[in-house]
Amino acid sequence: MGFIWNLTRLNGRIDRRGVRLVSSVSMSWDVARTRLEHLADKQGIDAAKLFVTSQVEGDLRPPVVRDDAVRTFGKAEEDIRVTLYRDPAYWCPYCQRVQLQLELKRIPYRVKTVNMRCYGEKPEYFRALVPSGAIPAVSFDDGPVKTESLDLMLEIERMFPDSSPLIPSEDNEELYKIFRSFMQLERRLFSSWFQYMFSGGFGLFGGGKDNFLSNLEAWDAAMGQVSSGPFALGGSVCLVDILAVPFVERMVASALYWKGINIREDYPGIDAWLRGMETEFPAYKAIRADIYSTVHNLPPQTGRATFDSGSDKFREVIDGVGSNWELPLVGSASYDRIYGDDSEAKIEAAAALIRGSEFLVPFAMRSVGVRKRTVSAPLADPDAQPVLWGKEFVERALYGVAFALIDGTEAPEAIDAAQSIPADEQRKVIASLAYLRDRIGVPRDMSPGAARQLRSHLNWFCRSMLGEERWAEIKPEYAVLSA
Ligand SMILES: N[C@@H](CCC(=O)N[C@@H](CS)C(=O)NCC(=O)O)C(=O)O
Repeated sequence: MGFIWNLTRLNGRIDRRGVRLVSSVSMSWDVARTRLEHLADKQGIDAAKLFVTSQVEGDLRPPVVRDDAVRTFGKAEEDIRVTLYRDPAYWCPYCQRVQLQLELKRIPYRVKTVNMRCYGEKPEYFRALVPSGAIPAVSFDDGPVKTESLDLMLEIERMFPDSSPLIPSEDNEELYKIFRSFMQLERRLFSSWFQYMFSGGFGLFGGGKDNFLSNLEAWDAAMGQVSSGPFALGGSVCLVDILAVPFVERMVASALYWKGINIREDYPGIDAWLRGMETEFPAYKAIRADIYSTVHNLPPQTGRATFDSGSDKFREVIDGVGSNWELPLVGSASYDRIYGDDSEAKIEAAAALIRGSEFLVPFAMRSVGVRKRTVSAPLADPDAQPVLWGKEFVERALYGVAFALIDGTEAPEAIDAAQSIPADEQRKVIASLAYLRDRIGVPRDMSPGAARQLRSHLNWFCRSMLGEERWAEIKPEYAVLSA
């Protein structure tokens, strides 16, 4: 249920500080929702889907990862044989592998959410099941809970041989040999990346850069080797694709951000393979991250990486410094491959604001509350206590942002909201919007395109409220924590 701000009393008045007050007769999230649904209808987007919060059926798109969510693929819930334990933040690459396999094979599964250590304590019940706390973990037929992603995936292949086998038959000697060699190459690529990126530069041969680059070259050549389709073995996704893609996705992001290496530009075979995964494998498309989310969620898992000279210009774009997350986005740089058009992305972003409005206001206002670091991930604040003094202004700002996404930045609701925040409330609003902007997680909260739109519209609100010059002056104070 939405709620109404009855601002009739304020209609058209100027307050004592000379700020024009909101002129709308009344504003409500229900009105915003109706407006969005109308726009979605006009664009042929299924409006009902925008407000579905559980995805039992239909396309996989977050937020499917909530405790006890089920994916039935049209089968009865009683027939579910697999329970997957994974992190709800979508940070864990090993969990991503297993989930992609279940999705591709359309094997019904239930999800239990277990946060990563860097996000807080593991639930007691999970510690009893898996003393090491490792995820992913899977229970088959309510049996004991097992770990190790590769073992789990091989077991899934054994248990469900009829649904799209992902390992070529040993009878096809040539293909099987290629498959085996790709499996080995994937592990070499992974180790060389990890060593180069996270060993603090103490490895042999310049911190392992040459080794990583030569493995990238080998992966680049391998991905073009079977030419009958975009995937590792040609026309359909196999186990190698699924094992590798979560890590290659993280390599692309981290190499650019910390080392200034642009894998997608420099390795066309890898780019074509990733593009195939992103456009022809819907489950992957639904749960891939953007570069920003990846570079901020990796260090809590892997330890810090070191910056190489030459990476600064990439880092600024990725972190939204300068003009990257400012409207208009036309022509501004982004290293994420975003498919689909802007209007779809804006609709998705507006829907997320409208769906989440009641939660998002106090969430954003953690920025002005009591912050205590109780977990190691710098962008995670589970124990922060928001101070809700002035919450109506933060809510009004989010409302304005929603309308800017729906009807454009000329929308009267958007302009009114930006111009009606009293001067002494502006800092609070900026801190809250910046806090939210920096914590939009892809894929957990929305797609890469929608995240870029929402981040930019949040900045637009601040700019519109303060004026160009003043915003340029204070924006650096609200830049994301440097990772
Ligand atoms: N070899 C394991 C590695 C799994 C792994 O490292 N999982 C990480 C999450 S990505 C984990 O459980 N870390 C403990 C934690 O942070 O909670 C596998 O393939 O499943």
